[in-house]
Amino acid sequence: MANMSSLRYLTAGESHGEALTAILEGMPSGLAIDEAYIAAQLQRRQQGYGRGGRMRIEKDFAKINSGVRFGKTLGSPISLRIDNLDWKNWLKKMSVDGDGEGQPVVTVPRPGHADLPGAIKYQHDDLRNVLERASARETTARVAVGAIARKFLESLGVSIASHVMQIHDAAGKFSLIDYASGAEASTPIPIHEINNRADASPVRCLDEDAAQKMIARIDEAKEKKDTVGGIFEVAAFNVPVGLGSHVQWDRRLDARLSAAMMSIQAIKGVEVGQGFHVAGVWGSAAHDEIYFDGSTELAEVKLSNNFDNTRGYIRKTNRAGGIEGGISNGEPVIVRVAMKPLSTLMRPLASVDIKTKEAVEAHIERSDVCAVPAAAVIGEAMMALVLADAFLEKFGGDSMKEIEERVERWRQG
Ligand code: EPS
Repeated sequence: MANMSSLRYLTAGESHGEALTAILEGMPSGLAIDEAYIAAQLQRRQQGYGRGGRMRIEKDFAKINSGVRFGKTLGSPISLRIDNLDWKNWLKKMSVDGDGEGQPVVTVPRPGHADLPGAIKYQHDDLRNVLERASARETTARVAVGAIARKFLESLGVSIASHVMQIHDAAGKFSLIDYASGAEASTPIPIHEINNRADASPVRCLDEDAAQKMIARIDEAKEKKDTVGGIFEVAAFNVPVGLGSHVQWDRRLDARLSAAMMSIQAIKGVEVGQGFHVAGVWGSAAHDEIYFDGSTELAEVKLSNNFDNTRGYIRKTNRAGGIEGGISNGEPVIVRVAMKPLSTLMRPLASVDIKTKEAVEAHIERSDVCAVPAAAVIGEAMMALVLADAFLEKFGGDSMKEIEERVERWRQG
């Protein structure tokens, strides 16, 4: 979002077109990266109870076409290509040339989808010209570039994790906001275990009872030909104090993270830390009190884990989600994101044919019943891209060696 981003990326590609493409520019030289690392992240995005038939067709793999040599980034733009395996079934419908003669046209927009406003804006008679790009298939490309950002952050000691808090009305008990200080020993689940456990759950939920309820809700939705949304949390650990800035609106880290999360298809709400909750409590219960006492238990835990990102200032809570005044404060950075139920319903809602203006039922397109677990993985990728950009903005550097030294010096204080 910052106008002069240090890290830039673009994605291209239609859902049933030949391939997705992404270009990432601004990654320093010397970062070790390979296709297998990116593939592992893409694979995580393909999981989740409630996905439709498409995920059985695709086996997402990003081919690195440029910017990497002998397993290390060159500092030049990194371009990636992900083939859509489903394309072979869409050759005629998605042909680049010809006039489309005889091909079916989609004329009934789905309420909640980009179909109608997109068709009016771009003056399309065929809604497929909109829906192909509006599709969340595009997030595959984001997760691929996000994987490179994630690898960059890993080499600077930062890890990112996510889990699903709620699907429909089934909510889990667990929140990463309980993680003050980012120290392993002060947390209910060790940080390095969060993603392992979430990845092992069909709904990315860390609370087994809630997971069962979530699965039941997804089954119910499928049965009723309906869809469900939910809430997920994404957190970054070992983030040093000082990323982002209070001095201008578009440099604020919380604003950049919110925009990134909101840009994920079907996202309708974002909160940083306890966000909406603190709007309804006293100020005395909304903030994270500051202590400075090297002898407290918390300080000892933090130091023993090399997590002293806060220069010795201690918080017992992390309601702010690690960001104050648009600047990271050294606590885990935490956002919660709300996803609406997917807008393709097998029992369609009322709509209007854009050609005849007749009242008809909305278009049915093969789709998912629930994609909240996948959205959480996409949220991790977006968090990685925003934080990598903020690191580069603060520390600069054209090579990993340069930036690693600068970050290390900053962390030491
Ligand atoms: C999507 C519809 C479905 C989803 C798709 C997003 O695809 P299709 O129309 O091919 O059945 O599976 O998600 C993906 C393909 C993906 O990779 O996540 C939509 O309309 O947004």
